[in-house]
Amino acid sequence: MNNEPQIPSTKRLLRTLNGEALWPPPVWLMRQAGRFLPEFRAERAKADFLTRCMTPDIATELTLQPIRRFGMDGAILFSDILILPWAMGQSLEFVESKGPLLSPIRSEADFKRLDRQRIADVTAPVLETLGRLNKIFNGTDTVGVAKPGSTTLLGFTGAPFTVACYMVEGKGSRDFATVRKMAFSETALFDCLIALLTETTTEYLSAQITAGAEAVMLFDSWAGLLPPSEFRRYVIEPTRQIVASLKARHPGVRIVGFPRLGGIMVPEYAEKTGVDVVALDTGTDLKKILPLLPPSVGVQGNLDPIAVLAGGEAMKREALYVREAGKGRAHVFNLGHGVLPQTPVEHVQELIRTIREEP
Ligand code: 1CP
Repeated sequence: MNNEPQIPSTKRLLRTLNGEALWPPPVWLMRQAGRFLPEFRAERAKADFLTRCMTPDIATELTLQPIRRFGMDGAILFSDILILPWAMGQSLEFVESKGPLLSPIRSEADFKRLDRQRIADVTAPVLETLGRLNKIFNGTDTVGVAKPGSTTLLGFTGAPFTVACYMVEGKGSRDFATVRKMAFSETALFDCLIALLTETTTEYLSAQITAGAEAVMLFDSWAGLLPPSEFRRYVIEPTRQIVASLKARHPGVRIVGFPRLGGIMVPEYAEKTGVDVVALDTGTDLKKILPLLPPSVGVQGNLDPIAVLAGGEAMKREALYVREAGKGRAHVFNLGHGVLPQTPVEHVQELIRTIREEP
């Protein structure tokens, strides 16, 4: 494969994903390209969300914005987990203050209308964006931000269960009761949906890696809504299959999995899925969970985004707790969930400084 990450790499994030314990840890933030940045809000006025995701000039610029300002170790592609269902023909709109709205998949007829043959064509601009970003971060393009060879480019998708949540519910929800009921009472249909998502997610992530993503992340934001039996069936098993197929096709590739709210199931997830790094949510005590994870698995996380919103001493104290807890392990410093839109830019600046410079 052409875009295999080089090992050993000079990139601190990639080195950590490869299992090295670095001090201080590399840092990037979930939702670092977002509304908390004034330059993002300016760009936002020009085009709707899907257009921004699908226009390589814009998506490249939005991915670069946080890197220019803060020089994070990782740049996450500007895109969304709902691009995949949209690429299969499900309608998708992002409505101001309501979030995403999709035409819900509730029956076999709805399911059969999904067309995986469209994915490659529809997502071609996303792959183009990744190719451009790879050139920028590896110093072969002149629009260089940071030092060439220092920023790791991350591709991503949602994990099958979380994407299914939005596909079936048709919108965001606090408890996704419709989809969880479907899993119990229309298991055959739900299994088909998860199987389709497992295959298409694998294909799409593989295409992202070939296009230039140096590592990939699977967001399973709603994994923790499931009871243990279904967590194994709809979170661990599909993730295991995706990881196994990706590693077979791209032997050096590194994969981060985020089983949000997974609680006591997280060690089993880390052991069985084959992910290189497990991303932890805010509620997980990093110090307590580390001894329960296989030593070969790294961790990412997990500062409370509210602490960054608050800033000051509270942010510093919490950030240093997380940094210290990960000492001696392959640890990627990050938040436990995305940066909140109201977060002052100076707090993020101060956070990055704290992680990199505080003794
Ligand atoms: O400008 C806007 O108002 C659009 C807001 C926005 C943005 C900036 C959405 C809509 N998605 C994104 C980008 C995005 N989404 C990224 C890009 C890179 C970055 O992190 O900087 C990523 C990785 C995502 C992933 C994503 N989308 C997740 C998983 C992570 C998480 O937050 O749990 C989920 C659940 C989504 C769905 C989604 N997309 C957008 C919104 C508002 C939501 C959440 C809807 C809900 O409340 O359930």
